[in-house]
Amino acid sequence: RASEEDLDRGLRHGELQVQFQPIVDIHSGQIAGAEALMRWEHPQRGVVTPDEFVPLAERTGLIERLGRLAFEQAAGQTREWMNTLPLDEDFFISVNLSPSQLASETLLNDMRALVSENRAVAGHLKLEITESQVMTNPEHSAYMLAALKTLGLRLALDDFGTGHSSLSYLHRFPFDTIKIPAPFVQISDESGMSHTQVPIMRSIMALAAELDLAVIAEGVETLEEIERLQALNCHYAQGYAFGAAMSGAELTKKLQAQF
Ligand code: G
Ligand code: G
Ligand code: MN
Ligand code: NA
Repeated sequence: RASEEDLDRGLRHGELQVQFQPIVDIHSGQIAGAEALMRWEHPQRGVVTPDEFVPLAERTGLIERLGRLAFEQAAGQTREWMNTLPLDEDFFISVNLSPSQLASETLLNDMRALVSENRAVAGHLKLEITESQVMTNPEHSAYMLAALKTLGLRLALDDFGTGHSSLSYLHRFPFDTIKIPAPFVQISDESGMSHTQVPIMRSIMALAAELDLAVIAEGVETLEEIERLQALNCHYAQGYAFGAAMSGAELTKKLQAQF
């Protein structure tokens, strides 16, 4: 397994890079944004995924450096895309926050500095925070989220419906987007919940409309799923149907092909 020394070296030697998974406007089929997903190209072990190194980073206190790196890389790529392509004002790149980042006051100082270094693209950057992270300490989350919003960042609630008491709290948090996890989205015979998915999705869409939230469906893999999401008037979709995480250069080519 990777160690703290390993991760520290990886961070110093540029082994960690974000990739970008496209997020598509489900009605136009155009790429509307992307999620930045960190990958660690380990010299001996090959690609290490965030499921392994994010918990390691949290345990060892390296998470703040990792978080700044992810944001800096995403902001740099966003600046390049905004400067070279005729993207619209709504184009966004999202960056994930881990549980300990939201809990720590350091996040606000880091984000204040990062936003002032990336003023021109701050409005195109969106922080993704899971519902269970937010609900761990709703009062503190409300304070942190309001401060992040004031910096001009956009906010997405990730894994909607998997935490607790989301409905009673949702209006208290300044999210502009909710992300629906794959189990509510994917059509599979084994899941045994296919007949409950449509009513659940319909309620989520109604709630999102009331609260003026954009909805991103995750884990979209098939044409059948795309068609069902279109019928539900879902705004955005992300998943292997449109592409897995790819390098910035690869996503540049896909974006260029749209114009
Ligand atoms: O595609 P993937 O295996 O990358 O994503 C696995 C998980 O890792 C996802 O839940 C994603 O939110 C998380 N993740 C990906 N990149 C980052 C990152 O830069 N920071 C944090 N905190 N989590 C990330
Ligand atoms: O941030 P989040 O926890 O939502 O991370 C998304 C995870 O789901 C990542 O590990 C990503 O690689 C993965 N993923 C993205 N698209 C698909 C998909 O279409 N199908 C499946 N099974 N996984 C996906
Ligand atoms: Mn995410
Ligand atoms: Na998710």
